[in-house]
Amino acid sequence: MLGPDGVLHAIAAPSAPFDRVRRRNPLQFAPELTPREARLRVAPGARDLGRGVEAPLLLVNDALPSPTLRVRRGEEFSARMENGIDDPLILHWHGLTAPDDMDGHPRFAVDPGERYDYRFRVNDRPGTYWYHSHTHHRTGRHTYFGIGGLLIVEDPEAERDLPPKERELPIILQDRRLGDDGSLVYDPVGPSMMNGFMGPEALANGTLDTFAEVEPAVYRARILNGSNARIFRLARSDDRSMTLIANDGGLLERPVSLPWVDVAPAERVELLLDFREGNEGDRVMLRSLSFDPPGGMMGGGMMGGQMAIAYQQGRPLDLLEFRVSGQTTDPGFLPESLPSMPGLPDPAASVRERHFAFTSRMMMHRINGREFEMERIDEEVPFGDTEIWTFENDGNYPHPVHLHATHFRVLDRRGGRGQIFPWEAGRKDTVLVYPGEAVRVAVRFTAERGLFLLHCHNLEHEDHGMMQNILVV
Ligand SMILES: [Cu+2]
Repeated sequence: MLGPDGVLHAIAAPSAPFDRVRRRNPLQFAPELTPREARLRVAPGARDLGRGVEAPLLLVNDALPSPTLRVRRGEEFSARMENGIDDPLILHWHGLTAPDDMDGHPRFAVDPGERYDYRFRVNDRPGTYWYHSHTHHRTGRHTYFGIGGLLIVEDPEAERDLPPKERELPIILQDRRLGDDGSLVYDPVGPSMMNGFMGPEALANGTLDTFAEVEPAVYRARILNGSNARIFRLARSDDRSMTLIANDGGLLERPVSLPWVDVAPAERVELLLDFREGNEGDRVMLRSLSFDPPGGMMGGGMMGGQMAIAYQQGRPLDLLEFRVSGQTTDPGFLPESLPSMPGLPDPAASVRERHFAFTSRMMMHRINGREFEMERIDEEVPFGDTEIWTFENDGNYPHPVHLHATHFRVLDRRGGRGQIFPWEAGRKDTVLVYPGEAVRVAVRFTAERGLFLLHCHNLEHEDHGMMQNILVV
């Protein structure tokens, strides 16, 4: 946690050695696609997740992970989604501020065999975003079985001091349960309906037990926590710090060196990983450290023994091994500054406050006592007004709270951890609220008018109705 000097200090679970003998699979990278008259066909498929057998999945363009979409800031985004699965389907461009009929609200979900055309200009800051299904009651299942990929917004001028594309590592981290036959298990009932669905295995870009070869150089890891419910506490096994340069809203005001970084479902972080002092054959594990989630009983609390440990929130996991090999004459560097960030919402300009109570209790997930209804408008927010919103968790399960159509500025956190963290600086579209916490954010919609969503990004909570309609007028 933060020390009196404002610095993150060493960690409860330091460098336990990892299993160097275990057979590991090469990290797979998604195919890249420019969203210019692009075709995204979603259909059933199968892949080997690392156990040597084909697991049934839902794939975009038959790829795992789904294709990475790369677009330059200011360019037009155009894509056709074709629904080849047996459910209604709509895709949401998470973190982008698209017009309301382009944003993937579940009221636009199309039936099997139908399609949806997207066309809008990308005005968002350079950064790491993602796309996923937003079908009501089905988002958890669709995401778990493979629908979802990274969406990268580039701005070559602003990013000139950062590692080149050849030294980018786009990484989607997810936890999963696998059956004895090597296929995915998804059965979100009982405790998993309250906790959200967690598993004991970690996938990196869709594969178990992965490794990636790196040169002795600086890499830009673009990391998405694409889990349904699991929170990761990222750290290196060699205890070296990592340089945080971006989060949900793109590049931060300045780089920050950190020993660990928390990422909740739907949050993104960009980390510069420095392997310059690495020697041929060195191995470094990117892992999720053990932590005690604030708020008490979570995860396996209602299960017994080993099951409880395996499915618990805060359980340590090895995520991705880096193997240093080769040589380079151009190892790169850690930048001392990043491009400036104009226009953060100013809380002093707030004209209104709103309060959102997130409650998970007795097999129900609610915001302000209500379950989501497709046609009900829950809040009307004037375009351009600055407001202060409080997200309060008065139940027993953590909620990563996500807002569409804008980015907010995190102001403070009362209760629980009682502070905001370096990875919560700048602009955010998702913020983690643990039991007993109230997080205040400054919000201002300046991109689009229309009907958008506020919801928990624990996908089982969302699917059970922890979501509201926000009308920007
Ligand atoms: Cu939640």
